[in-house]
Amino acid sequence: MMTINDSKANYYISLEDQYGAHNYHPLPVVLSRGEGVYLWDVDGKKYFDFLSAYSAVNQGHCHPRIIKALVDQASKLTLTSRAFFNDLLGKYEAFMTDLFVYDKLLPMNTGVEGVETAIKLCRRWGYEVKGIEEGKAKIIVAKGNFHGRTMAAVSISSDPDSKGGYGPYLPGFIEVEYNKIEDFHKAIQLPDIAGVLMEPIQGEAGVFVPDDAYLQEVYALCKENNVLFIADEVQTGIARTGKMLACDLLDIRPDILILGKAVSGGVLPVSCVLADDEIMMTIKPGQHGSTFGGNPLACAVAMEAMQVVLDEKLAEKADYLGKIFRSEMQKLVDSSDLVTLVRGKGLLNAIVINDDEDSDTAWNICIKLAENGLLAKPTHGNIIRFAPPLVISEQQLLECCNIIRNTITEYSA
Ligand code: IF1
Repeated sequence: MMTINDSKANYYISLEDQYGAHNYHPLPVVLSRGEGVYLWDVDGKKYFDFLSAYSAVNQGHCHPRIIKALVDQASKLTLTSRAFFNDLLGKYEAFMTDLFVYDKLLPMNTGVEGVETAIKLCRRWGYEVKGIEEGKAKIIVAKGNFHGRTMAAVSISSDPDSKGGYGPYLPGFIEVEYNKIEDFHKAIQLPDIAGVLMEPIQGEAGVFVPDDAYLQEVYALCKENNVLFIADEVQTGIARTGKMLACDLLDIRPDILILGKAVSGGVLPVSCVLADDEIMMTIKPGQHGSTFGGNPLACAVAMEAMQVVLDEKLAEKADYLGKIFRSEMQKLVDSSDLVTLVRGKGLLNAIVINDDEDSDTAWNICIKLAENGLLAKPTHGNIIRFAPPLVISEQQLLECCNIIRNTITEYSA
């Protein structure tokens, strides 16, 4: 039974320990293969994946259509840089702007580069369109956010782990308490506000879902005050929460939309920013870019990955299965002293463990879950996030609810 710590796994773990930077503390599982909702470790043990690489693998591991697009394109052309045109970027841009209904797309690679791009665009719009005095533009951000690891992203972080020791930090941001509208009312009255950057659901904060009315009012106040609403949907986007975008759940249309992760089905780092001309055209040739952004391999993969989301109706699936998952977990909340709360939207959910925020109970439960064949990761404050690939079947999901229930019951005993 106890295979997650055997010698083969230990060999790979010790290699990373010796030769890799120690900037992570993974669960002691060494994976070597994935297919759909399943992962296999180096000893052949099979697991349900309930992390989906932080929602990058919404389409399931190694989706055959996406891998075919990858392989077909890889043998034709992978990278040209933006010094030249390529025959896929325009098609990809047309596809994505048509799907999300924006004038234009700016292609990048990682999610945090999308965030950086959005911040630059917002500042440029603030100066050139809104008329803010050069160097004074401010962006409102929410406490508890996670936007990535660059200096701009850690500058706006309130997590001492991601932020601490990296100063000096980037100025030009105003922090508000998330889901506290009075706080936001005050902030938006301040001078020189160009934009508001928020996640529609805070992932890292423990799948914290704000009240619908909060973001709707934030959005309305942005419109009233000529301020851009920037949605970081890197984690919540691409069908994860039961709609293509979490903002669709609230009927709000971000002025700047940041996407990443599942845009490529987890196959390559592909991120992008979508906006209308008034915003996007403020950046001129040479003023922003990336060697790999918009490369033909990424474009081919992303178009197929997005088409899979549409063809397999993954948003509808996430909505339907999410309701089942939360109702199954609610039964656990009602019957177990260890689990106090389940929350989430679609298939982005979390349970809150009834113990000290700093205890290792959630971690220990995740170790037990792994032994029982399900991979999940604890997040801040003794919370376990559950986010399986959206291709999971109802029967598989119910099987996983059983694993979670049995593991928690065993652990309580
Ligand atoms: C790590 C968390 C998830 C994101 C949002 C931008 C980015 C992310 C809303 C940056 C990235 C990741 C990165 C990963 C852990 C992870 C995470 F737990 F830290 F918060 F998903 F929940 N905006 N999220 O969630 O995207 O540059 O990484 O492509 O180890 O840092 P990236």
